[in-house]
Amino acid sequence: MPQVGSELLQQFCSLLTGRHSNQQQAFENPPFFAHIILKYRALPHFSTPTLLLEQGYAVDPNQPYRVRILRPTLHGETTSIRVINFRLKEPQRFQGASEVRAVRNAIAETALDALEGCAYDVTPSGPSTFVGATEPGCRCIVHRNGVDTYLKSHFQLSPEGMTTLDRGYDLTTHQRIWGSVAGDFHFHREEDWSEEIPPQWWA
Ligand code: CYC
Repeated sequence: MPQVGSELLQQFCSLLTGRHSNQQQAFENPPFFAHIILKYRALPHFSTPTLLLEQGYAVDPNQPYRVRILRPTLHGETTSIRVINFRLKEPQRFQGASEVRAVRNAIAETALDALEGCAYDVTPSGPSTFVGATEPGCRCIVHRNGVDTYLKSHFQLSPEGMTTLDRGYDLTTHQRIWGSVAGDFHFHREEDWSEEIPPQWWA
């Protein structure tokens, strides 16, 4: 019998892993969209699905400004996915991880710090597409521009790439403090790194 849940996780990880760029959008609408690169890369030394994310400006590819570890897990009836988000306790120790395998391999479970309230709930929306949003509760607190905000975010994933919208809101006034004022970011997957996903994740 095929394991439906693990196939769902596998498909999600396969679509996500790679190098995604919003170059076209940044080129067409430069005042509103910086050119950003998202790199999602399997960390095959973990026994459960675990991905490195580096987010950076295309003009400064070796200095990502946001580095996270994402762990997609089966959720509920195993027909949906919950992505646990982690930060690195000492990000400076792992500079260049997305490009250097030895640096990636040094990322151990003890190096991770779970971001409370910042899990992402993802469900399939078609044969090979997914939609997701931050978990309910407005508990994903992000300190930014000197203000405490909560994150509200949604995204869509398809074989072509992904669209995302991350915005932070003031805890008391609920006004938007940061994030796109011009709608979703549109990323195309320019490199597919799904072959780096180890088969033992699905065994
Ligand atoms: C934050 N983006 C976040 C957070 C989540 C996500 C959960 C809050 C936790 C954190 O601090 O990292 C998004 N997590 C996701 C998504 C998935 C997931 C989409 C599904 C795979 O598991 N984000 C973008 C844009 C860009 C952006 C390209 C422009 C708005 O996708 C920015 N995201 C962004 C920023 C933060 C954030 C600036 C706040 C964290 C910080 O300031 O470092």
